Amino acid sequence: QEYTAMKLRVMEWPEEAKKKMDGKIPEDGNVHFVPATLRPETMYGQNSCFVGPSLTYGIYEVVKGKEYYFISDRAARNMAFQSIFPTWGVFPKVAELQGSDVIGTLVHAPLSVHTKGIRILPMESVKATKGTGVVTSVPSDSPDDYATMLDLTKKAEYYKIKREWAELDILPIIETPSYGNLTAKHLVEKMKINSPKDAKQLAEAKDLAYKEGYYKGTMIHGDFKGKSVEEAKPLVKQQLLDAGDAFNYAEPDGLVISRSG
Ligand code: ZZB
Repeated sequence: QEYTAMKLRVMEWPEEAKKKMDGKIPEDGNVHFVPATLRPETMYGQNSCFVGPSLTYGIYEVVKGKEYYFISDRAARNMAFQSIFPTWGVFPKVAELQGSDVIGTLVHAPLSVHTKGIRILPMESVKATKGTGVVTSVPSDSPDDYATMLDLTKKAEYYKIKREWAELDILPIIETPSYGNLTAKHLVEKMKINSPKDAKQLAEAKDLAYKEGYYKGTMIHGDFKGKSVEEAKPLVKQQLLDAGDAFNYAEPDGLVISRSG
């Protein structure tokens, strides 16, 4: 899998995270949450970013004293063999945190219409063994994200979040013939998906959303408005790469993953 790894710069940490990072990162150092996505053309609609609350993450130093990535240990190890860190095979870890420590962190998400920042929120179904363990949320086009956002707003107290963190506007980005311009909402409602735990149905909805979006979708937002998704996808990706807001991250194949954990 070839992912686009996005760089979401931290603007403000919650107290719990500050305690665990005390003295480990210089004042002027930038930490980025780095979600891996297959849908760069949807980045305009990022309205939060998910971590697995019970997963373990590291903050890794990419540019000495200056730039740091918040990712899973597994992703850091993979990145070390893709020339993402300065020294081949070396991935310096400066801090270790639980997903639950960083809930509420305010980050700046490149291209997102929510320019004042979006929040790091919990998603139970984030897989430690995929991507970077960080998932940027686009509830207009990802059924998993839409179902999770609904659950978070309904049970804000249980999840220990402020309800307004999960209630940012959902931006229509892609128009499709079968599902309108909010594909995820349409599918979640049509398939009567009631919870982010409906894994089987969500997998089906994701498959349908991918196909409809990619083969039949038209961009209705951003610089490539009017173009098909198929055309726009590599163009948006290139813009992000050129701006230094993203980089390529390849997932090793299944065999490698199962060997390295
Ligand atoms: C933004 C986005 C917008 C995504 C969308 C999808 C969609 P796949 O196809 O199974 O490889 N993802 C990435 N890492 C993880 C993880 N560790 N655990 C759970 N989900 C993860 O899935 C790739 C997509 O799954 C990625 O692309 C990411 O969400 C999520 F409109 O990024 B995506 C129809 C899907 N639409």
